Amino acid sequence: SAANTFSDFPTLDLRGRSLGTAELKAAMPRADTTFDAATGAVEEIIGKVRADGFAALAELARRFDGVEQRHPRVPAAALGEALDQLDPQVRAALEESIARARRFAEAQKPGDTDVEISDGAVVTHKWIPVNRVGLYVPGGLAVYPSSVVMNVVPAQAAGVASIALASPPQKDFGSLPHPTILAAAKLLGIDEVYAIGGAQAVAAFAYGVPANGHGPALEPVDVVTGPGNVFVATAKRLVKSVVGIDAEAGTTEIAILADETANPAFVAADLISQAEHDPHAASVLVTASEELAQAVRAELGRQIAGTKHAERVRQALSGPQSGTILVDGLEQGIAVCDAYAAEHLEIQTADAAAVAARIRNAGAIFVGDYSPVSLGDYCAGSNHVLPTSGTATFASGLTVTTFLRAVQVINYGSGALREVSGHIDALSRAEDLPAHGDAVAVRFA
Ligand code: HSO
Ligand code: ZN
Repeated sequence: SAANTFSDFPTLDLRGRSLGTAELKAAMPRADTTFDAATGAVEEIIGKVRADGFAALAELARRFDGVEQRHPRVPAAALGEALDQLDPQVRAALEESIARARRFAEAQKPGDTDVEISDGAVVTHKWIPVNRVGLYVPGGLAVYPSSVVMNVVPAQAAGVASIALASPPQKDFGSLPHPTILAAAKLLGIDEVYAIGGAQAVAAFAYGVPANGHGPALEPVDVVTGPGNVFVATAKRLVKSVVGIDAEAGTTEIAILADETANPAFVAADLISQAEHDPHAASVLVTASEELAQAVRAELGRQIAGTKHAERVRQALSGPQSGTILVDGLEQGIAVCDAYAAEHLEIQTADAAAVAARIRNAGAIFVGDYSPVSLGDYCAGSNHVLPTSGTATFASGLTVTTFLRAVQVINYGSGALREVSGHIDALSRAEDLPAHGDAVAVRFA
């Protein structure tokens, strides 16, 4: 009924305005994220972990997690027990999620490129997995075993030999990480798991921790991935000259490009589904249809009343980062979506596949009425770790290549080198680096 209409869902009317990319971006709703506030505290944590190793981790576990800890390594038996006690329906769902993600990840593996540039001159582009990955998994309110799947599966498909996982110790679970996280790790064949939280886990992964009297060393990793709060994101930013990191994931976002053919109940449900993550989550509807926008607000009112996290959803949907953007038509709608560069973009229009094919900027594109974001969150086969905050203009979600390096292998024979020796000499003189040319000449003297 009209009385239930969710009128707090803001509207931005861009109709009749032709804005350039910068103007469009500025006009668009988006929460601004600043990391500066956490930097001092996180630098201190990283410094402590580097200086005092497991003793520092024990002190931080006492301070932040309220637990006593001699060594954070989770015993193998605890992983097995957690899997034994996992709800069988959840286990079956995780197994399906893993199988689908694995099929897609395996198929992504790029082949090496071998090019014979001239006779006896071979250049190869060779993909090599990183040796070791550290995955951070948040604890507390957001316990996401699905994110364990999404991070581990592409790393395994890439051929990463060593994968470690860290998640905060939970007072209520015997000072171990949440049992669902342990069960998901076990299901994926991960046995190196640590009860370490937040920024200190990122520091431990980046720099390693020497053994103490209670357990082995934590060897440093080459890449740290996984979601987390502002402290985790800041820690990743601070260690990224030492290790690789995945995209710095911000609060989740959904944009939906819809026309008058869209089903308002589906649109509203999908906006709510991502708003459920966080009061700062962004849910944006882009449409030229005022009727649809009105119908979606009515549906939001109806559906929010019956949803479990109604308060969080209401906050997210009424925040400045969410709302309807009214556009002149499909052309402007596509331009707006490209400028916004959503983490998740749904296309609910006539001929959705054709519209989707024209989108340039989005972390993931969900085509048509039966590809909601929650499918991608859990069970599509695609990855749910995706670029947020407009970084989809240059970044990709997690894939197999996140865990690979492209190494260039150069193999020339004598004749092949001689063929270009003059050119090397000329360029080395042009750059006033004659020893470069000499290094070739010496071979033919
Ligand atoms: N939509 C989130 C991922 C997620 N959803 C995990 C449910 N669990 C960010 O892409
Ligand atoms: Zn989600």
